[in-house]
Amino acid sequence: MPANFFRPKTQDRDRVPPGQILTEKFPVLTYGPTPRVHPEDVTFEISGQVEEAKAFSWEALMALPQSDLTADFHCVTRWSKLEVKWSGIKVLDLMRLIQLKPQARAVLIHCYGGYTTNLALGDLLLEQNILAHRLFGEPVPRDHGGPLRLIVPHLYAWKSAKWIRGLEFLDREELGFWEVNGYHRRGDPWKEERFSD
Ligand SMILES: Nc1nc2c(c(=O)[nH]1)N[C@H]1C(S)=C(S)[C@@H](COP(=O)(O)O)O[C@H]1N2
Ligand SMILES: [Mo]
Repeated sequence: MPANFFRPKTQDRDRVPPGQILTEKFPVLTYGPTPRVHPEDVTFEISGQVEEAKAFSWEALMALPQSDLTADFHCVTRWSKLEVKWSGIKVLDLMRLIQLKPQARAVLIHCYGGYTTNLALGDLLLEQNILAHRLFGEPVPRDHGGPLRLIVPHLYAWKSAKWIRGLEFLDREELGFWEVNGYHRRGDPWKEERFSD
């Protein structure tokens, strides 16, 4: 096993999904260049199958209720990090301001730099999911997706899109970047949904 990685201790075993090893560091995993996004340039857009498309400035996002989340983070490349502390805006608090059309079924998440990932509506609209702008009490570092990233802790971390710029609601599933490239459409770490069949 590479240095800095270790098997879960007995007390942590039931919280680490199968096939994962732990690290106390927080590795950076990015495909391609790291976008440079200034908070004042953020316009977070909600579009597609919604009654009215909306765009939120950084200021508007910061004026929404703010919440904390402590969650374990599981990368499909087999490392997990326990107890990562995020703060930001709960997806459900943001979605209170949006009326979905009845035919909305899925969402495609768009990022600065062009990365995308897809979620079923039921995997997006969960209490714990958060648009995070703080990591361990500091602004999210650029490498880790700052100024704003999505955290969807119950799925593999490629769904936790960094440098997010918007949510596009769809009437049927459309696959994102890794999902088109052979990764699983859903990515539940407890079922080891790593690759598509
Ligand atoms: N925009 C964007 N988001 C992304 C990625 C990426 O390449 N681009 N990588 C994903 C993958 S595979 C993982 S494991 C996590 C890694 O987050 P971290 O770099 O903060 O550890 O971000 C996910 N979100
Ligand atoms: Mo990953």
